[in-house]
Amino acid sequence: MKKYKEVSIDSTTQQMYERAREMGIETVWERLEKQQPQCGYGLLGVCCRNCMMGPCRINPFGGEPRRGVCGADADTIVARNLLRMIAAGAAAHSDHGRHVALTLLIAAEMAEKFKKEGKPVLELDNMASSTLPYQVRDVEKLKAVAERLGIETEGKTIRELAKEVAEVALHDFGKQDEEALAFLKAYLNPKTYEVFEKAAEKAGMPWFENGILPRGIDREIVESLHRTHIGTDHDPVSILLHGLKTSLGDAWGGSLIATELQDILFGTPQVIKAEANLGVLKEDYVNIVVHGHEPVLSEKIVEAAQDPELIELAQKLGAKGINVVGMCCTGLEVLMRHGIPIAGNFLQQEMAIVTGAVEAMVVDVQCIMPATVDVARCFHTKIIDTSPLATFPGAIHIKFDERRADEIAKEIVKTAVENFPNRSKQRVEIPKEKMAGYVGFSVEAILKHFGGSLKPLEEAIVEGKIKGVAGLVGCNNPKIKQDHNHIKIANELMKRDVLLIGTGCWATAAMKYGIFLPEYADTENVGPGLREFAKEWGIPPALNMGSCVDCTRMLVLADLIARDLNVPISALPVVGSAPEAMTEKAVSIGTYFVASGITTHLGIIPPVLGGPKVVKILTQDLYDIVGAAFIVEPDPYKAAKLMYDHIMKKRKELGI
Ligand code: NFS
Repeated sequence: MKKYKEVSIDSTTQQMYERAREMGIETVWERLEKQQPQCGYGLLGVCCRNCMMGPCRINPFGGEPRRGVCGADADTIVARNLLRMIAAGAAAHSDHGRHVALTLLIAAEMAEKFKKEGKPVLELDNMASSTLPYQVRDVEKLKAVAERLGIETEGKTIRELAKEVAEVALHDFGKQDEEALAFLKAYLNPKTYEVFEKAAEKAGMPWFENGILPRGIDREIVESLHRTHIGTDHDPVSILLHGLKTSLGDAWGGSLIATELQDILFGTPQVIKAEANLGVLKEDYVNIVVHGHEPVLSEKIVEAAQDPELIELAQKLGAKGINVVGMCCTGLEVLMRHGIPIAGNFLQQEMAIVTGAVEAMVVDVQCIMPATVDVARCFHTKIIDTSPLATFPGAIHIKFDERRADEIAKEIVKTAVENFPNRSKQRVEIPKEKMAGYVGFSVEAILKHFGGSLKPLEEAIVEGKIKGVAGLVGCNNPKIKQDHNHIKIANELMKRDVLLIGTGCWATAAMKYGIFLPEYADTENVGPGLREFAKEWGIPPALNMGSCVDCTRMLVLADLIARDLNVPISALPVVGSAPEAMTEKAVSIGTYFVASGITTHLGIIPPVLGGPKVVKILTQDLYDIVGAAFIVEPDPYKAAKLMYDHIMKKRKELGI
């Protein structure tokens, strides 16, 4: 028998996990064990803590109590809890989007101010001045987004356009009229728009004005909290309809704004080769891990690490240089745009520290375990928190301010560099494994690759060479052996000639196993049709589309195909999956995929089973309301088969 349990199919994680055990360091897996048995009421979603008459819980076996103190039954409680999860997920993505929009606005306003102070006008009008903390790196994209939004571009400076785009984005957060979001209207094809408009009526709730079209990003999130307050909304149907609406405010609002405006500020990803896994940490270098979600910070850290003075300081202190690597979604942001190596996905954050080779882990927001601080205490690693809204007890706080971005980024990198002499060489163990792969498949990069249109892909689908497309997303969850479901589902789908697109921790998992190499198409895990297509176009059988907010890239891609075929998204042979879902954000993503018409699989059972009506709505009734629903299946082989069957059903309906 093995001495330690197998927590991952990734040998680097397993190696570091065993090292942690040997050293007596507690990690996520021990903490999960200590939580056993986890609360059955919580797992089923039948526990309500929304008021102080409670907490209440419903007997899941049908006996008493059947109702909470206020009279809410299991379905009401389950639906309310789910809506709160969706709202929290949408809030996280959307607040990120707001931050990016504010950064673009601040940069444009600073350009205006500098111009008035007599600094070089041309550079500032083009927002290309090095005096600005943030510039417009992709002018083409700025113009394209402005045009989509109906902003007149003729005769305007880049600075003026940037400001206007930022203002339209910010307006979508707080507007109070009943109209759909400006970004949604600018991006969504009319057929899917119509589905959103009619969804509530189809569900028998015509009083939902404009169906499930989101009106204001913040408004839908606030309304979620309002509806779920004691004594407000009790019908699982209306609660869930509002969940769809809130998630659509995330998809076609908050997350979309994050992706599009990040592309404007930092450049739209283009295909580039890079590396993944813990082996990207370097023994002789100052290692800085950027972890979290917002490239507004990580972009600046990457830049500051190239500062000759800081490199010189690192060398003076005995290092060969400075090595910045990514973790989780902010890692994917700098991977996609600059080819910065990514050290790992969610379950590798503690493992990176256990190597003993990390001088600083620089964190912003979301998916960062507070436990990183405890693990770091066993080594010399400094955890540096940077976001005013995420403070980690025991960490160093160097809070970020966009207006002084360069100065603060340098201070952070300097703190890391100065920590290098504290590293204990005897305590360093970096796993060797790393893997190369091609990344950077933004919608723009995909279009460019196919010669300007999606025709080649659409033809391959119509011919049947490719059966359909699957979008894989999100998370690791220690309840599942790390990456196991990600890779199994990917392989099972590719074997059946399904082209994969994906983001988030799935994408990092796929990269670690070589799936983003064109050569992967030659393996037995890829069917003959997909192999032929991948080879013909020189692409891997799976495309990395970025971080979790970049799930919107997948939606925009699906939307373009739907436009070309003149159908709503729900008619396409397209499916989604979150094989190892964990976050509330993943719940929002799953919901907006389904609401947008993409039937989506979850590999972790969400806390809904205690509400039979809720389960029926989510897995069946939604087909009649939005043309898609959830598939819940923990077994990856069965899940892939169900997803494939759905694709084949859609093909049949389309007559292809
Ligand atoms: Ni998205 Fe999952 Fe977190 Fe990124 Fe990873 S856990 S929902 S993939 S890092 S957000």
